[in-house]
Amino acid sequence: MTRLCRVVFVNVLFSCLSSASPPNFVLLFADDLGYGDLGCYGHPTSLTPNLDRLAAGGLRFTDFYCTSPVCSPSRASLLTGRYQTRTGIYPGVLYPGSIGGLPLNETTIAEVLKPAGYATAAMGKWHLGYGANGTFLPTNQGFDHYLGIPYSHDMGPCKNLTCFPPDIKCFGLCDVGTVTVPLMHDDHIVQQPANFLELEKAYSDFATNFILTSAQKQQPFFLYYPSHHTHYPQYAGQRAAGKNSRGPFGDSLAELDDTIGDIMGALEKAGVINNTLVFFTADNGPELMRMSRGGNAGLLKCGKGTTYEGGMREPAIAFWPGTIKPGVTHQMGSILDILPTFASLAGGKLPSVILDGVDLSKLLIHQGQSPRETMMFYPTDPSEMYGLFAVRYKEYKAHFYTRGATHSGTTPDADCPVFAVLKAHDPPLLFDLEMDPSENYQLSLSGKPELQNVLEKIKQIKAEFEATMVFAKSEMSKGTDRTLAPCCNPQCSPKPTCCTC
Ligand code: CSN
Ligand code: MG
Repeated sequence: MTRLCRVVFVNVLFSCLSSASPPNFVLLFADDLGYGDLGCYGHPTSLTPNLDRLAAGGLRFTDFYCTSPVCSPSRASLLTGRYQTRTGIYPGVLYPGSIGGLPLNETTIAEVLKPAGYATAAMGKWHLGYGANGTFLPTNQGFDHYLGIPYSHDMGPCKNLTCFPPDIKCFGLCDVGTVTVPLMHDDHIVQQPANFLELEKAYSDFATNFILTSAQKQQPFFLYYPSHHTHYPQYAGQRAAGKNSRGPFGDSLAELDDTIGDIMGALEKAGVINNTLVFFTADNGPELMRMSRGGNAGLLKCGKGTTYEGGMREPAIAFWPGTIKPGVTHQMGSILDILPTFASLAGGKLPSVILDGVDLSKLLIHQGQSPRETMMFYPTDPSEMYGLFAVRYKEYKAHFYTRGATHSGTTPDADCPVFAVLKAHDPPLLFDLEMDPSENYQLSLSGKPELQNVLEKIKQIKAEFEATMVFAKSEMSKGTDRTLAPCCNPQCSPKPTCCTC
């Protein structure tokens, strides 16, 4: 509907038919994946043939950002187009017994697309709340169907998480005091503990069925796949394990890549590949504390938990054969922009709230300038007292506060681990990310009026943004109630160990 019919001889029929149907969307969201983790972003040993194919045939971003160096806040921003401070998904992340969750009055991408006639489905790691009786599950946020684990898979004792071959134990104990992680279908628990070695096959089947069914009905669709991969503890089923030289992280990534290959296969089989925008990115930087078993931020500084580039700049690929030209863009984009971009392409209505995202459809289809010139960096625990930790404006980034993080421990850079305590910077630390993406060389302002102007401009952007930012009540501050954690056998005792089905 939004694409013009090209009146070109043999193309007339095809173009007008395709223009009559809005595009399908497949949104792929990796977990704790670093800027340097994919082969197409320079990793020497990762095996990701399907992601590499998307990158080669699509538009690959070098400057794409999530909104938080941890999980739940980024997911809230992705699905609502709003900074997490507006939705209350801060500080930190949600847990199995969390009382709060993404407020139901927030409008998700699925809720924007449904009134435009879309079928919607989510599979994988939700992490936007469970709540009393599953109040916050995807099926209450615009998704017709859901298959997955509603939070991180380390939020439970690591049962059924043995890697293939089955005698190799995955690292770590995870959260032993919590219920084992459930596999949910819509709002029902179908397996507890979830069987990780067969999980990915279930996802591929679910996605394939959803794509084929929607295509058969000629209904446009939105598939959201936030993967558990490549979050700790890394695991992989038989199909992906042990086939590359990168160890457990490589296996986890390979399994994600296999599922993406299955999804692409289903799009082809359904005959909708040329009318589908596939978008891939990730929620936060690599968990460097896992050492060689964690992800890699490539040439970026630090990782998960920090507001350095490694914590929040992510791989991102937009793939839409025949509509998006293959290439690489250095224009800025963010997970905030997915909602307005999809809405624009689908002819959907934007929610009447303050949106932080911008429509990237012109950038995707016609290249040129991104409407995004700024990116705001909130820490894992945003507060009105401290406000933004950093602001990027064009190629410049100013750090007002810096702090290391447990999640970014173990690297040789002393700024990354938790021992690097909160530091205020006045004047802020200024970097040119185009000349120095690694944030190694602080720009000196003395005798440089043009840089002083840049800093003034950034301070003004920050002040204007913060003046209009109204912090929503923190959903995390509502606390946790262990009895809310999902249990397939609700009346059983003793909990949590009896929650096994
Ligand atoms: S996250 O990872 O959910 O991908 O951000 O699994 O910040 O305390 C983060 N945390 C458990 C996690 C705890 C996670 C935290
Ligand atoms: Mg994460």
